[in-house]
Amino acid sequence: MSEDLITVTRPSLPDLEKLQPLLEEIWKSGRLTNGGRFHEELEARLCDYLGVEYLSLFTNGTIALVTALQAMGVTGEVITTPYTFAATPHALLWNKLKPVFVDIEPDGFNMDASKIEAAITPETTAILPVHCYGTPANVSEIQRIADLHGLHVIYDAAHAFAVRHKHSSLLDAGDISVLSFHATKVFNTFEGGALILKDKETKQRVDYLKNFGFANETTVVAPGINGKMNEFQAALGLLQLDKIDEDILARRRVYRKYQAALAGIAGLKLMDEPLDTQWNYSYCPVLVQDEFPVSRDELYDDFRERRILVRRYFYPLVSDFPMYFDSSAFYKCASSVAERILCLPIYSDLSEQDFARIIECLNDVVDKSTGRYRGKE
Ligand code: T4K
Repeated sequence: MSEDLITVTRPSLPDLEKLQPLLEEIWKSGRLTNGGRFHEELEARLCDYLGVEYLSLFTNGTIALVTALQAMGVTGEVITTPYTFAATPHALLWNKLKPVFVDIEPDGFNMDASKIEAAITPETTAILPVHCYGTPANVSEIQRIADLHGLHVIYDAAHAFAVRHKHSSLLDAGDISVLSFHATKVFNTFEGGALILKDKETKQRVDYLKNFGFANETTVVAPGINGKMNEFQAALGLLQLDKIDEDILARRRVYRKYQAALAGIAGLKLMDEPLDTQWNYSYCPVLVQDEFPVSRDELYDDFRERRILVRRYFYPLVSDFPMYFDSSAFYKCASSVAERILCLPIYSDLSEQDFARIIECLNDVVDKSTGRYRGKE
């Protein structure tokens, strides 16, 4: 019998006994969406948990990002990173904005702030950095540049739920931060997302924008969209929130086991935990270096043959997608990382057995290359 599939991530199970009464309450109230009681409660509890003042829930992170750009009135060109998920630049195209990519840091995964100023033109109105894998972008330097040039900063914080940096929420950086609550994220509502906002007026505007622009029954103040989170999603969020600290701690235990196990394998470099940061252990990114006996893609295939679905987040670079490709541009650091990255499975209930299967695969690859392998071919 073939072994169970191990996926790169898996949603943590909420207390299902608590779900039934919540569902009954939703049905009894008759309000399934459009700002019901669970929506309001989740907004309040998330503000409290994340340590932010204003938050607006969304049906997913991508619509939240599209709406954030609308809310800030961003036009023309936006400086962003090529090392991200498709949603980041796609949100720009959906707003008829031009992404201008700058490379990532030589020793990291986030936008290289020292490259931003050279990319600014008279058309630039905003910077859209990503806190890749939940590791903080260089927020102080990005803000300094933005202030100097009068630019908006919208953070794609899809990976950065609950991350704190230098003792405050990372989500406080910039004008707006965008969260994703997709099934694959540390905190999920099946699909979902949120915007973290700086003031009451922007929160009000965003709330109108996600509800077609309705300010009341007869007044439409902007060409809004339908970005509302429904009551079922919100109820799931409340259940997830009850155990989020436990989930993050469990992820941390898994990450630290990887640190110990990978320390003995030459040619595999697990990302260091970010400094001065209370991180969320959302991803487990490893760089497969030249000393490793096989290439990243061979290792990826080996894992897949053993039903372990590791992922190459983020390969290919979004700047190589046909709608963004520019043959005159080359992002040296991002390209090098995209060729070497492999994200290993991490989730709160990754079992000892499954962890052992993952490490066994790595050890077997090394042993095969040194002729020490004694397992089944
Ligand atoms: N910005 C950034 C930087 C992002 O990374 C994302 C999303 C966004 C913006 C947009 O946020 P949302 O609009 O999604 O809220 C996945 C996710 O779909 C996507 O949310 C995420 N980033 C991206 C990094 O990963 P795929 O194409 O890799 O998904 P998929 O279906 O291949 O799933 C990956 C693995 O996760 C599967 O092998 C199994 C596991 N999985 C997946 C699903 C859907 C589960 O265990 N349960 C599930 O329900 O994009």
